Amino acid sequence: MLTEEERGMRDAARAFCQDELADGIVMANRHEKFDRGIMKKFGSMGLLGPTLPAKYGCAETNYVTYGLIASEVERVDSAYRSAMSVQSSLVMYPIYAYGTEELRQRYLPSLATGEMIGCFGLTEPNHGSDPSSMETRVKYDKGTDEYVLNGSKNWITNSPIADVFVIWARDDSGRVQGFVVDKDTPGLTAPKISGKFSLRASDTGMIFLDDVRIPKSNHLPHVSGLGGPFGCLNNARYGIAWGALGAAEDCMEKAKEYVLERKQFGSPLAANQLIQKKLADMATEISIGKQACLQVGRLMDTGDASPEMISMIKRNSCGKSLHIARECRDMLGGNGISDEYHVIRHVMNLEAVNTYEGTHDVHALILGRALTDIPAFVPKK
Ligand code: TGC
Ligand code: FAD
Repeated sequence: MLTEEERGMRDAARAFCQDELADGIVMANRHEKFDRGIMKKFGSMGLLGPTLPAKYGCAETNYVTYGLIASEVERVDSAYRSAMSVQSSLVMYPIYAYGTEELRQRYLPSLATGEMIGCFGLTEPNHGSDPSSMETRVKYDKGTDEYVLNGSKNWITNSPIADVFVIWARDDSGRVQGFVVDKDTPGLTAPKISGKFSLRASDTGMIFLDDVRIPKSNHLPHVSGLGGPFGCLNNARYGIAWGALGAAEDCMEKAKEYVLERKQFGSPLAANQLIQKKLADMATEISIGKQACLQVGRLMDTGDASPEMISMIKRNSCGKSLHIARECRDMLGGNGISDEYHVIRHVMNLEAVNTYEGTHDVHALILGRALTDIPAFVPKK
């Protein structure tokens, strides 16, 4: 069902991920290390902002190809897909879609090569699922022609190593606005969050903004309101839907190999009907999940996908992949909890993947609203 070009990009991404990323992941995960060089490798393979125009140094692929790439990267580790998709969908996309031509020229080429790393600050310590209650504020200083940002952001992928920060803040009229902030701007700090038991191979941090002054030209002028950040999330959630299934596929392949080798009660575990049923269920969910991603990808490519379709596949892929990963972990018995067998790492990662970019239940509520026309986010008082 893929074109020759799509298959070519998928195969190139798979070879790159297996040759360049797979060997180091156990130690990177064990020691919570993200190597910046990985972003440059992504850049050299054309994997950063792949759907954006070639004139900014991007590969200009379609959305199906973007999904196939996400799946191949996440087959190695969700942390690497996270770093890549934040850069592509949450940093490069808003600069491209909402920024001036000058901002595009200033940032996109270096983000495309991975020389620069970006992050996206929406979530706050007190507001995760409900960004409409955002406390971060922006004021325009007429005297200096600058914007002044104050507030804090929490759980931000790449923030401790980022050169470019896309920050969402509320203005005096209550509208949410987007800004691009350079890392050395006085008043900006981005400490790392340590002790994560998920996505350990990607850096996650906070962002503190204390009277951060930025030139007027760093405002994203072509959007205002929550539709700005949510528009970026549509792309990122779409990539996650494909990506999570890549992790599930890796778990299934590893579990299948294991049960074919491992003997108990005188036979391979794979000869056991219960084990075969588990494999059959996994293969079914992965195949159906991929078909749904492919269909939504084709609709993204014609501009016909709705946010609810993306919620449906993000929720389905993450929930099903987490379930599959846990089943595979169980099939490996005691070895299943060792990082050398990889599956436990995917289980831990998928816990976060199921939570970020809208939790499993928040996407249920988005779908529930679409089905009933009744928003159920706020409990009845
Ligand atoms: P609501 O009234 O629904 O909408 C407010 C405005 O936004 C527009 N809008 C959208 N536009 C484009 N795409 C979408 N998907 C949109 N959803 C809403 C809407 O039309 C409206 O526009 P306007 O012009 O009328 O103002 O807003 P609400 O507050 O009722 O929303 C509720 C809810 C739950 C849907 C929303 O708050 C939500 O999605 N919450 C989840 C938060 C979330 O996903 N955060 C993600 C943070 S980023 C992240 O996790 C990155 S991890 C990356 C990684 O490492 O890979
Ligand atoms: P909460 O919103 O407090 O939710 C807690 C629980 O309550 C969840 O189970 C949720 O489903 C449930 N809940 C919430 N509201 C309702 C409701 N109305 N009805 C029923 N149940 C409800 N954010 C960014 O902006 N940028 C990033 O780069 C980024 N990267 C991240 C990386 C990692 C590793 C993680 C873990 C998070 C990241 N996030 C990022 C934040 C992420 O988007 C939020 O964690 C997520 O949106 C959930 O918000 P919360 O953690 O505040 O949970």
